[in-house]
This record gives sequence, structure tokens and C-alpha cells, in this order.
Amino acid sequence: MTLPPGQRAIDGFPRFGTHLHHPPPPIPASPVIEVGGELTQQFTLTMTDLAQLPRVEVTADFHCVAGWSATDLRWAGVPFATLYRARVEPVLAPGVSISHVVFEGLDGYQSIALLEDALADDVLIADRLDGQPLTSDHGAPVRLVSPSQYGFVNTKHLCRIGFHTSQPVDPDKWSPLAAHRRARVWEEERHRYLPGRVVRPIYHTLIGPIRRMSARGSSEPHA
Ligand SMILES: Nc1nc2c(c(=O)[nH]1)N[C@H]1C(S)=C(S)[C@@H](COP(=O)(O)O)O[C@H]1N2
Ligand SMILES: [Mo]
Repeated sequence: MTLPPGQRAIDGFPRFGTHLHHPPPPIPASPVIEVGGELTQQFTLTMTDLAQLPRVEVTADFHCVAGWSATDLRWAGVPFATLYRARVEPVLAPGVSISHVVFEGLDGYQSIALLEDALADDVLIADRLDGQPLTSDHGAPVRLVSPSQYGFVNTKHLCRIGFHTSQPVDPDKWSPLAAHRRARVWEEERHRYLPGRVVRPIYHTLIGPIRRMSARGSSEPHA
């Protein structure tokens, strides 16, 4: 098994995120994804709308920027590209060219991807993991899955997707830990300014503590 540079395989798939010990957000009785940004029309996507689009399964490893990789996860859901072609392209004004996509979670988390990265074949709006509905720990009701980008792009509890024609305002822009704009794991694009190899050893010391904290906020009895 080959992993991207600087990654180590771990057993299982821990709950792990910037949420640390905070429990996952409650799931609304009728969850929706608000779709907006530079479109001629904003719209609301219900889970039923999503269920009407063609589905796929993607088996892939999951790579956190902190350096752990969970291997062989079997995701199911709707390809992001399918959603884009079916529902977003028809509401683009002529000549408008989308460059960036913002993914927002019910906990207020946000990630930004270039449209070209989000349109890759293996990028999903996933609602199942290993044959089961997503648990709250892993992003219920639906999450973004972009296996060739670091975990931080893979927004859980997806509730809003914004389409933009330029780089959206990014509050972390000047932080030394500002996210890399592409975050491709095979290129080790961990951060915008700091080279991946420099942050590796620091991150490795944080994996244990972050993992224990995240487990404390877990909604699963034995996680
Ligand atoms: N909504 C939301 N999505 C999120 C995060 C978060 O804190 N909130 N953390 C990100 C990070 S840094 C990682 S590594 C993965 C972890 O996914 P997991 O908890 O399913 O392992 O979720 C990503 N998506
Ligand atoms: Mo992460």
C-alpha cells in the first residue's frame, strides 16, 4: 500500500476535526443544502432532490493534513460533478465562469476548493460510509468527500454550497497555517506558505491529543 508523502496509516477512522471536543451539530428533521453564490437563482436542495441524482460508490483512503490516513473507506453518494452539471450549470448567467466553491457545514465550518478540483471524478456528496448511513461523527446527514485533497476540504454536515467567480474572502489568509488553495495530498500541499515537511513533525505530536478530544465529543458510544 502506498500513501502520499508524509502520511501514516492508522487503524480505523477516527472522528477528527477542527471541532475538537465539541459534539456534532444536531441534524435537522428535514435537512437541506442551500445552493447559492454567483448564480441567477439560489436554490434549496432537499435530501429527496439529492436522492434523485445518479449515485456512485468510491473506495478511497482519507488523508488528514496532520499526517494520518484511514485506508479503504467505501463512500456512496452523488458525484459533485453530477450535481454541478444537472443543477448549477443551468442557472449560470451566460459568460459567467465559476472558479471557487465554498462548502459550509452545520457547525459553521467552511472549506474552499477550486472548481476544477471539486469536479474530479471521485468527489462526492456522500451520505453513506461502508454500507451504512453516515454517522454524526463522520458528517451526517451528508458530507463532501474529496479523497485526493486533505481532510480539511472534506466538509462534514454540509448545509450550504456557494459558487464564486473569484477567490472568496478568506479569514485565514495571513495565518502561517492558512490552508493550501488546492490541498492535493500527492503534492503534499498542506499549507499555503509553510512547506509540508516543516509542519509534519509538529502535527505528528498533535494527532493523539486531537483524536482523544474529538472522541470526547463523539456521538457514538464506543468511538
Ligand atoms: N463540518 C466540519 N467538517 C470538517 C471538520 C470540522 O471540524 N467540521 N474538520 C475537517 C478535518 S480537519 C478533517 S481531518 C475531517 C475529519 O473527518 P472525520 O471526523 O470524519 O474523520 O473533517 C473535515 N471536515
Ligand atoms: Mo484534518
